[in-house]
Amino acid sequence: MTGHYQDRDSLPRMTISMLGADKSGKSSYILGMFAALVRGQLHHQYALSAASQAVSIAMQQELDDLCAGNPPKPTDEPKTHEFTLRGGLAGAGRAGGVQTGIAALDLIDFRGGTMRELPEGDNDAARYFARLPKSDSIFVVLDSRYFREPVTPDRQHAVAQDTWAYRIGDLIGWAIEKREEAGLAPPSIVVLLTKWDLLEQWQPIGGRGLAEVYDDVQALLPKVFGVGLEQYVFSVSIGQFSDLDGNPRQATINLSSIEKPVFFATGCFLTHVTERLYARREPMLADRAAIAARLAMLTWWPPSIQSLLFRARIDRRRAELTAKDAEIAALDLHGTQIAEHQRVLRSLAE
Ligand SMILES: Nc1nc2c(ncn2[C@@H]2O[C@H](COP(=O)(O)OP(=O)(O)OP(=O)(O)O)[C@@H](O)[C@H]2O)c(=O)[nH]1
Ligand SMILES: [Mg+2]
Repeated sequence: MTGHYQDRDSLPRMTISMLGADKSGKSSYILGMFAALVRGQLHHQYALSAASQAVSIAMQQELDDLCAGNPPKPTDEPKTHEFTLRGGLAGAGRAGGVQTGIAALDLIDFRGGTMRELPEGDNDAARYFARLPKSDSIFVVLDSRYFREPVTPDRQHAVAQDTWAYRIGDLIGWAIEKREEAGLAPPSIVVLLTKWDLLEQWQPIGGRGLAEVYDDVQALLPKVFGVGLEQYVFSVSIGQFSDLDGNPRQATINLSSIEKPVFFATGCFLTHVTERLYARREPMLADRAAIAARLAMLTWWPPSIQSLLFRARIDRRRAELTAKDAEIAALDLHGTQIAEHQRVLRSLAE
């Protein structure tokens, strides 16, 4: 809808949940993502804004603290970060040359430990379990340090224990099942290999890249790669904010591939938004056909009778038809734009 201002509440709402062990880098990733996308980029036309200035200022402060050597405090209270993703499609053509809000993003950050606690009453675990099946995308957060060496069969159980991989797989299966019961598509699954700089610096055996680690992740979390699921594995780093043993240290922010996971997840989400938009098209076409049929019954009469008896009714039907056509055209344009964003976002994630 060209030129039409859409506030956050009118945008499609996308929920992302993070699943990862304690200290795996969940909160740091969110901070890095905020830094990358709030700044905006020249090579792509997408940017993020926080839903409130208070949040924006608090996150900026946390970023400054991180650079000064004070990493985010362990997450205690579950936090929902509310962002809006905006984007522009370059070029001419029906979908080009416009910038619009694309999605309202709710990013849910929990203390890692929550996912191993029993839900009771309104405790964190209960809230966590309530949110998880509402997630359009699940970000699985794995600390890259565990993959410096191959995950051989004799290491596999220990690595699964440290990364909580089996619990994560279990929760993903559960969330998919709950969504299916509610008639919802499965979530897209994004695997974040965080602190990738710590893997790259690890030279004793050297030579491990994303392709090797990908195989390890597949062996640890086969559920993520289940048939019919959309998934992607990303290596990310926000800067050398801890040493090889994991002790925090002062560093400069150095973002690597930070926004790609969000682009991928949004691309997957927009595929479903497009489907929902086109589902709305059918009833609109039926309405249009009904109006056209009523008009045809009136214009069947000879012109003299039409103008004598039905002038006002014919005018009314014609106005209804014009309005319905405009409604369908607006939906089609919106659908074309969303489909184009979907394509661009997915390609930016490659
Ligand atoms: N070298 C390096 N260290 C990182 C990176 N990202 C995070 N860290 C370090 O990892 C530690 C843990 O990060 P957090 O973001 O607090 O982890 P978390 O998963 O939110 O932890 P909980 O909230 O306790 O579950 C911090 O001390 C950071 O300094 C990175 O990209 N590189
Ligand atoms: Mg945290």
